[in-house]
Amino acid sequence: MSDLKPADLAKDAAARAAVALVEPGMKLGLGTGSTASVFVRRLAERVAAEGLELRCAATSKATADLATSLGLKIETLDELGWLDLTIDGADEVDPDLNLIKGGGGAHLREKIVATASDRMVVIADKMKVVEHLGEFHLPVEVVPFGKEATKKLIERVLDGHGLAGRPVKWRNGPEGGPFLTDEGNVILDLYLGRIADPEKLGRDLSSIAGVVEHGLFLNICQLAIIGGEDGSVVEL
Ligand code: ABF
Repeated sequence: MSDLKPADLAKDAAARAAVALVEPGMKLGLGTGSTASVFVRRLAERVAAEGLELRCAATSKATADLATSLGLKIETLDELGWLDLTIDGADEVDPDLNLIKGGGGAHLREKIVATASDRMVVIADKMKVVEHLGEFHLPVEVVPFGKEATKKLIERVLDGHGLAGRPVKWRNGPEGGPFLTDEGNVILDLYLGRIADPEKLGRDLSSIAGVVEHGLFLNICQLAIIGGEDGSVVEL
């Protein structure tokens, strides 16, 4: 990893600091995305070097495939039951450690894994740290059945939050068709700008029948490790 670009150096710095939190015998949740992938690579290096005994569950098929290819054994969350620690990336981190996640479309499994862990630690580069959540679009995983009605109900919720008329767009997949999550659902991205009341917005979105899960992670993360392009890290 000697030819890393500055942004990758920041991710690597955060990932290395997170690997240092891993203790022998831990049950570990592995996140999704480019930062979490760097963590998985660094973790695999440590496991190989030290013969560390760990049990791991992944938050996506992509992460499970990566981890397996690097020699890490992946088990299901049900096999592990409960996790000691989950390390994952994020799209935004605010000063209270509230997050927007789901830019990679994996936030449902990410939230299930994070909330089944004693501790959730986010790793990110400095660009992800924001004063207020919402500049990054908010992903909402939606059941395909009746999805246009669900969209209308989501727009009604946004009206009630003073966010009427903000763009709300179905996410496309790499082939141009709808993006499908690991659970076979679709994703609506909400371009909101500042979210004044994330708690209430989260509750209101969750009350809609067709909504599976939104990307607001509130009071879930206990620590954020933020990497700088010079290889430094700060903890929030
Ligand atoms: C996952 O990966 C997602 O919840 C988040 O959307 C994304 C962050 O990706 P990256 O590390 O590539 O910026 O953690």
